[in-house]
Amino acid sequence: MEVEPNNTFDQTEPITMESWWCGTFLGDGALGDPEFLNFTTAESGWLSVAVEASARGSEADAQFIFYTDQDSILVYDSVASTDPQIVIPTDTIGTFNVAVAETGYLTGDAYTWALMASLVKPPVTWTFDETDGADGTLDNDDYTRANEFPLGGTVFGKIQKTADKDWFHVSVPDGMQAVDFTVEAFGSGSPADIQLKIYDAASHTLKKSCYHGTVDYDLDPDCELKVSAAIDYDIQVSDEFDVGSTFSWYTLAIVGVPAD
Ligand SMILES: [Ca+2]
Ligand SMILES: [Ca+2]
Ligand SMILES: [Ca+2]
Ligand SMILES: [Ca+2]
Repeated sequence: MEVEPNNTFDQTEPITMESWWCGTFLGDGALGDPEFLNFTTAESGWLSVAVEASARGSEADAQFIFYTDQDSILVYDSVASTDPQIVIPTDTIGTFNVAVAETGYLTGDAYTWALMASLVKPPVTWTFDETDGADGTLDNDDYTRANEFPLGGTVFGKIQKTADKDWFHVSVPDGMQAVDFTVEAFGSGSPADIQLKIYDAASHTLKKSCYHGTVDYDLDPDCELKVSAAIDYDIQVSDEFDVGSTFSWYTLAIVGVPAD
């Protein structure tokens, strides 16, 4: 249960992982009632931070900023819900901060929230990692430096900076009738809203843009290109709104469909 005042960074309230921490947006001013919380992990791995409000019958439309010394991201919803959640990989143990607020700064007894931070199993699997070095030599920000993508593989990457572009090059051999491109990100708790742009590598013309799945609220691209002969593609992965953070991960699978 929260203990007020937790309204500024200096008043940050430490919470316990692996259990629901409950509070109420109770305030007396125009700025609502911010809740500054933090928690400390004992091991690295995949981390879930979930806030439940509407799911528990609360009138609050909760959002939170998740941040560390290095980076931050605003999270305001999750798949088909206004309750925010992220699931992200962490490679360090340490203290993570969450600042929770009501989206419209609404306060009162009806505006309750519950938050749980927990370690979870990885929600995805992959076969290789993107190469996107910060030194400017190993980055994949341009198609001339595309990462080679083995057909049938799955890459794990991040939109780790503002307006990051990740380029991949795939060779499709003869004997295929289609190629499937499948992203997993937002649907598994990433804050990223991924889009794909698929180019013919020889002519560098755009063959297809892919913004979401088969239903609009599924933000993760899922599309197919028909093929009739061997062809090479260059694929650009980016965030639809060019938001980037070290928390903004995705996987992309590229699979060939053999001809009958
Ligand atoms: Ca409160
Ligand atoms: Ca507060
Ligand atoms: Ca990247
Ligand atoms: Ca990149």
